[in-house]
Amino acid sequence: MMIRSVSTQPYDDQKPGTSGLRKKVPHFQQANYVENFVQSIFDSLEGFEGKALVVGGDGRYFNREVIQIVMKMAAAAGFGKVIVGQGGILSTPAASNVIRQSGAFGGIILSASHNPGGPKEDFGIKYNTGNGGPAPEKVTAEIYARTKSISEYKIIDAPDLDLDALGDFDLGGMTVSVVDPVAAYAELMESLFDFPAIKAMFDGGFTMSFDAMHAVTGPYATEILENRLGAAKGTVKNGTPLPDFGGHHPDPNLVHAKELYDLMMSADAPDFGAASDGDGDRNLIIGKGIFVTPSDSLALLAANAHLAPGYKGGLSGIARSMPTSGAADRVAEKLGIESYETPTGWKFFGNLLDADKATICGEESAGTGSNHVREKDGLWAVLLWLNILAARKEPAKDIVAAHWREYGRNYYTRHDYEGIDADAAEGLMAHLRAELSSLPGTKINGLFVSMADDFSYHDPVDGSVSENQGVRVMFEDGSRMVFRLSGTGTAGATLRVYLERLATDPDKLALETQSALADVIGAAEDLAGIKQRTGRDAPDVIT
Ligand code: VG1
Ligand code: CO
Repeated sequence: MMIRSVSTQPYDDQKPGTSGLRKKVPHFQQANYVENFVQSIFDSLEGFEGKALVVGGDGRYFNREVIQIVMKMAAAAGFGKVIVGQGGILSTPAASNVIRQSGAFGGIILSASHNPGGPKEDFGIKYNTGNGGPAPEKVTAEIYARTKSISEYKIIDAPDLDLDALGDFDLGGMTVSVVDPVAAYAELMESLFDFPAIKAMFDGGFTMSFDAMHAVTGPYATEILENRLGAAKGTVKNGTPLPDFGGHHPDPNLVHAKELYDLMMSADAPDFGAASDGDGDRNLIIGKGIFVTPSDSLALLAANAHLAPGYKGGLSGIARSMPTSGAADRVAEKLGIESYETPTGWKFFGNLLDADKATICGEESAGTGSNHVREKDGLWAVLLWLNILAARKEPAKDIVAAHWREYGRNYYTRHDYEGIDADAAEGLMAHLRAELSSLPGTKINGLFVSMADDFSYHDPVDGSVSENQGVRVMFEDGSRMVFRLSGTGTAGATLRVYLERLATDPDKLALETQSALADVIGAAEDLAGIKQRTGRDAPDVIT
């Protein structure tokens, strides 16, 4: 085998964000940009010689090229094996599963998730550790440090490998196993959920629409929903992964999955609607006539998880990211189990899952998952919903209404201001931070502030501390607003404003969300001066 050492210069912008390194494709196509980052990952790891590395991505533009580079660099670095999904495809949760089941040292997942794909759009590289989860901050910090001093990378000279044929191949003395990306994942789902009951429900005429958004979940959803569970052909829409996602944003929210939303609100809606994102780790749940917020979905799934065989023994705890609504907390309280509040990003759930402190985790951004893998899992959430619907034999809308009557309803919305000027965004956050200590006791837009801080997380397992994870302002009536900047965008800055109010009065459970939150929304504008600082009159995306 011919290992070539190539000298290189560091780039100063390879800091991983909420979920890996994300940039525009042309940015990644700069000389050695990919190689520098991959070598920096390898340089910050120890003890992988002879072991396996899992590699796969969501099929977006540039996926195949980068996989060839990663494989040749893994061979040069001394990995014994690379396990890669056929066609270079592995959804994020499926990659997590392959890492865990194969006992691999770790994995490299190529995705920019819900961001658009194509020659001018987004790409991303993320490292996952041997537990199958995104590298914790300690590891990403080491990778970043390495990117700033790198002077050389190693790669073997070899022709590109065919990623479309299944089987074991030799690449410069290292084995490359090209595996079916769907099979092991589908087996895992079958082991967790009551497939016969769900199948009986479909056989009995239950209808569903699943929008795979031309992204990675298509083959998984087709195999599981249509082939194994007997859902009607055509249940899965946009099921063929495309390198540019058909020109759309593969982001399952009310803006980008509007067609599904409109269908579900119409007179001929099927019984249940769902969608997933670019890399298959997010989910959107829409029952006939009702959109279920991801925060509510987390609470509902936790409250009903015991109806699925994989969770019949109950949950050890529930974890949610800080901006996610408190709906799940009250479920935990009722179940008599712990609840945890972590910073945004799935990497913070890994320790809680590994230590069995939490069984189910979720984020307001349409991510839910459990201890079956170490990533959020879109299709898993959809299947747990189907299992619950099959067991309770009630429409989703009634299940949600009953949940609100029992626990109260957390009205919740997120307002995103995308692509704003980075300095203006930093200025807005700095201004908020400077105000924090003087806020308690004051009144904003008619609401009394009870507490205000910049969230910091103390990991109960490894004792690490993560600071500056979002500004929170709590009001005396129990409502709340949170401000943070996105760590996944690739152009300018994105301001996320999260707004929430708990209603327990049975007469106030059916209000329209934006009006139920109008005064909290007004308070956010009053305090942060969003219009004046960003020049924007309204959010780009409301979820
Ligand atoms: C967003 C979401 C966060 C999620 C992350 C990765 O991060 O808010 O909850 O974990 O995306 O999801 P940010 O920093 O932009 O708010 V995905 O589906 O991109 O892997
Ligand atoms: Co995703």
